[in-house]
Amino acid sequence: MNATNSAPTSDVLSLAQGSAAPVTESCASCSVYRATNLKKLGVVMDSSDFVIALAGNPNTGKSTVFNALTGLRQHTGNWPGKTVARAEGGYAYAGKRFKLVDLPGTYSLLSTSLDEQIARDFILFGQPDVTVIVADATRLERNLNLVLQILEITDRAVVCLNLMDEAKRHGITVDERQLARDLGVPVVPTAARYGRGLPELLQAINDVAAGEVVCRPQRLEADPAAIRPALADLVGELKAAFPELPNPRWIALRLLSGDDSMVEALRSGQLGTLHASAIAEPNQA
Ligand SMILES: Nc1nc2c(ncn2[C@@H]2O[C@H](COP(=O)(O)OP(=O)(O)OP(=O)(O)O)[C@@H](O)[C@H]2O)c(=O)[nH]1
Ligand SMILES: [Mg+2]
Repeated sequence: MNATNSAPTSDVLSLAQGSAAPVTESCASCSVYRATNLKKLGVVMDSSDFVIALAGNPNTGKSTVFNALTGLRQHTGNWPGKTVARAEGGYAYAGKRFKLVDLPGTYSLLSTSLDEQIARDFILFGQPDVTVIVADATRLERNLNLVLQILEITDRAVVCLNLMDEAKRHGITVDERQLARDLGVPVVPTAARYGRGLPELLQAINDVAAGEVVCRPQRLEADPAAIRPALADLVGELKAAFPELPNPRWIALRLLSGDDSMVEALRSGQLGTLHASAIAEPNQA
């Protein structure tokens, strides 16, 4: 956190007001708002009960998990308005229909790369019922960076601790129960290539989606005193300018950190108008 590198609050407000779409009655938690955002992010809810995002570092087995869960019930295309490939599929479990969206592999959600923006926007605005974070058990420390970033945005997540066969081969053991306690979300060890752990993963996704397991994710400790007043001001201004914005605190923290992509999203109106027309309809192959 670099409080000295912050965008002046008044600038942010003027950016927000300059680009703000008409304020509607919607709010971030409304299902209509969420369904509208999901549509603009390329997901049509149709008859699905739950939307599940698959996130993770590159090459951790996301697509292997995706293929194993959805089988042939999937289609590919591009992210709306982007040339980045996306895959979406469905499966049924415990009498419910789940829509699964494979996000681009990323090491972080904080840089300006298109992949990271797509993953960040989907989790932030699409508000998936569960975000499954596929982590490589052989490189857990590096993978936990993204896990912790995602847990700052959403409190509905499951960690899929994949490549457990490789970890075992290298003599690496992971205390997944302790990890689950430390992270505050379920952790399911898997070897997706061999189908191992996938029944448990399906159960954990279902439990979180249905609210049978309530996550208490590990978050940053109290905000540093030096930025507390600026953060409170900015959150208030964001809420006033964009009442429908999910997680304004997280967005305010990004702005205070000097996140150019977030400033640009505000300036271009992308943040404020995700509920309107900034994102084109899905472009499916
Ligand atoms: N040994 C082992 N290999 C796996 C496992 N899961 C996936 N793989 C392999 O890891 C490689 C990468 O898997 P993908 O599913 O393409 O990974 P990804 O996360 O979708 O990769 P990107 O989309 O490029 O980020 C493939 O060769 C998979 O067969 C596993 O549990 N064990
Ligand atoms: Mg993939």
